[in-house]
Amino acid sequence: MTPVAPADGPPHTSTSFHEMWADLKPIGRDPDSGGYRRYAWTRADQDCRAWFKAQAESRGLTYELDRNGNQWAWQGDPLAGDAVVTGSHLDSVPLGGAFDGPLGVVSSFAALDELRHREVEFAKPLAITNFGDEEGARFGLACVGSRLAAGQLTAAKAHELRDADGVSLPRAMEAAGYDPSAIGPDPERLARIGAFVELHVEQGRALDVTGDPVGIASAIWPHGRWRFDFHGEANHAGTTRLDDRRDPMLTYAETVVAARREARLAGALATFAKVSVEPNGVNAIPSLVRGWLDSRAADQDTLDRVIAGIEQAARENAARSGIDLRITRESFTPVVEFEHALRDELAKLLREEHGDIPVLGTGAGHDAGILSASVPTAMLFVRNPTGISHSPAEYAAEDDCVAGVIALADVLEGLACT
Ligand code: HGY
Ligand code: MN
Ligand code: MN
Repeated sequence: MTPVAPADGPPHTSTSFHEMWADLKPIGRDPDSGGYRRYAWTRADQDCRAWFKAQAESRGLTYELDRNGNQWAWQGDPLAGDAVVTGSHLDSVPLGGAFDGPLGVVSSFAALDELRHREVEFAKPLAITNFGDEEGARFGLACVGSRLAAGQLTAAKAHELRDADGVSLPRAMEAAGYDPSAIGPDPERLARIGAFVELHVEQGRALDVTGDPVGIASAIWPHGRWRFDFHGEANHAGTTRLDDRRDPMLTYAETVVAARREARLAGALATFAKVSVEPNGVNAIPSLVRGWLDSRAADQDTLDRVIAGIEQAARENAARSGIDLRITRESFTPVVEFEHALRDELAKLLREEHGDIPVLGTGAGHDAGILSASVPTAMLFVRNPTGISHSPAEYAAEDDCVAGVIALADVLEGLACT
């Protein structure tokens, strides 16, 4: 849903935002649902990357592609150090919304346009980034680009990542024209960052409830992804007695119900949203059912308790049903508490123009969360009136998007300019 140009807001800012938004909108968009398929190293991802490079070059910024395929657009000397960096990601979940990721990248370029319009003097280098493969939709691991850069994913482990067709991450990068031979930690690059600020559409309704267009992040819940492999016995659906079956679909179904029960008891979140069945025939009892669990909680102890409860229920049912169960943790991000000094600096920089900005936690993972272990990071959220995300229905009003750009520009001016 493309926001219409707003009645208010600085005309140059909303025009710049609107033009970039319209440019990006058709890339990877599914015409039936309006959702996006922008998976790492696919054609759509390439087209998003080409868009990023064109935006950087059209502004005379120094464009860089780092060893892990993350894109950087620099105003000032990339080697000077103490840089203020802003940006987000351009990839999506399957049939994801238009705002999750792209809002942060488009707003970063629009905020730079706004700073140039204000004719500010930059005292530090400023960079805009597109971190690759944040959603992990193709290879299953979230935040691959920022994890590699931060040394939270080794090159060896990255080489083991496979998509559903068995294509490895390095082969996918090569097929997209990128050299994967140098993927791995990039401490020198991160050492040149003084602060990273990511603007992101809110994935919840907290700002809609408070009536604020913009918020500041306090923390990210610990969260992870676990793959449950339920191995049973293939057989004929029309001739095999119920007592003679070893049907993995039943144990999978019991585990899905157990996940909801454990999450509700603990006040946490647990979701089975992806499943694969072999051989996936309507009249063939499956030999294997694979289910992927996404679970999140406000603290690590609660998350551990939920996972333990789900695992126990799955193993007990598997034992009763003659199912062989294997559980693999595929992705995990510990709790992130954004640095208080930078968080409070953002609140101070925004107070004069925008009043007291709400500070709110989130269950959604972000590159800023990964980078927070290496550099001072902060996040700005833009109001999402329905809170819906990871869906074609994801939306933010353009007035709020422009308010986000102005807030980001105010923050970047306070952090990077005299
Ligand atoms: O799953 C998440 O929280 C994020 O969208 N990668
Ligand atoms: Mn997302
Ligand atoms: Mn995101």
